[in-house]
Amino acid sequence: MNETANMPVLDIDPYATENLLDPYPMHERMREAGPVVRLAPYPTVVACARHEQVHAVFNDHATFISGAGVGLTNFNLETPFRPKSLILEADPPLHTQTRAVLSRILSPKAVMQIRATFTAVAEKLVERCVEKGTICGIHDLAQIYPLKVFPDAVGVGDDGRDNLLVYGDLVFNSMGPRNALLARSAERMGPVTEWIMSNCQREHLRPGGFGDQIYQAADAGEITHEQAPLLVRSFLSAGVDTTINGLGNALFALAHHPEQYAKLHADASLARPAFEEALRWESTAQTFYRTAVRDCEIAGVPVAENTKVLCMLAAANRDPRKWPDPDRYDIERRPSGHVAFGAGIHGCVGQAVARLEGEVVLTALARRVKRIEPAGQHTRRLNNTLRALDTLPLRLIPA
Ligand code: OVV
Repeated sequence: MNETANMPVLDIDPYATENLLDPYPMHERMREAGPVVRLAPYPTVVACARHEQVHAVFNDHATFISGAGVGLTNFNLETPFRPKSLILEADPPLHTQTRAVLSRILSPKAVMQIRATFTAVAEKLVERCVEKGTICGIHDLAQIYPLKVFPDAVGVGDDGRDNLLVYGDLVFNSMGPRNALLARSAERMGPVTEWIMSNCQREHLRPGGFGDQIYQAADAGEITHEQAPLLVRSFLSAGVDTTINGLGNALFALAHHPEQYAKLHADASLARPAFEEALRWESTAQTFYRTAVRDCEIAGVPVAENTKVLCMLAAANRDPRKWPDPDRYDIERRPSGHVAFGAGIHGCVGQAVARLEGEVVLTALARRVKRIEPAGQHTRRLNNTLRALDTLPLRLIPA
């Protein structure tokens, strides 16, 4: 192991195919090398893989900013691939204003109001899956569900919703390097950007939905009318591919841990903690970056101004310094403090909706299905940021 300025330098590329397929050996090497490490292929980056440092970086938003992008690209040096998100890629005071609006639209009260509908759709969909018997956990369940309930709640029309999958794939690939994955998802964009921006316009959003409520906030003067479509875009960027893969990974975890599924089947009230533990065990968003605005320190190690800081959420969520037996998927663990939704002022503003989706789908399964078994080899969908499955063959044995 090499060392420069107190920092171990690892010859690791987090975006190499083998690491995207199986990131866990890499996570361990990074955590064990030190609290902050360098990666030989990315000399402008320092990386944190331990829980303590990831948490500390996220909680010091004044030093580690988001406005220069939360991917590998430093927006101070390169132009972003799309107009910057007004919440994800923003800092206070702008972030404070936009966050207040989204946070109210996605408040506990709003989540209570969508709960009955989200539950009914989950029950119907699970029923259809049980009738099929053998399903693809991704195409027949994890993908269909968020693609129905969330755009419905935002108030987007039914046509062309598959565009949201293409867009999500690009947004999350764009946070990595300019590799083949990014090139391939950019090639698929074609008319997709146009569809996304058009569906962010007020006249295409159902009155009263989450999207329309953003325009109402503009009417009230909390944000400008120019900002409104970009904030609707945040719903469409962050609200679909994330929950699809959160659900997909939870199904994967349960199918591969029959003793955990048995506990869930015996007590459906474990649905919410089972989903939460799946987020810890296999974090949907594996990584986010920050940018140091000044010379500073992480764990006493000097970090220079304008350095990109790679926060390995998925590695922090299996840090043995934080979690006993971290590689074990245990639905009774109650993993509070996991960073799958981030932490600090940028912590996922939609997390209550994501949890609702996980809870109601797993509750419907727990009640209706006695056992979930793998029914063939799963395949992964590689993405620079997301832990994603392409296919997940499952056999559902009815209760
Ligand atoms: C958390 C997240 C992911 C992707 C996109 C956005 C947010 C956004 O605000 O556009």
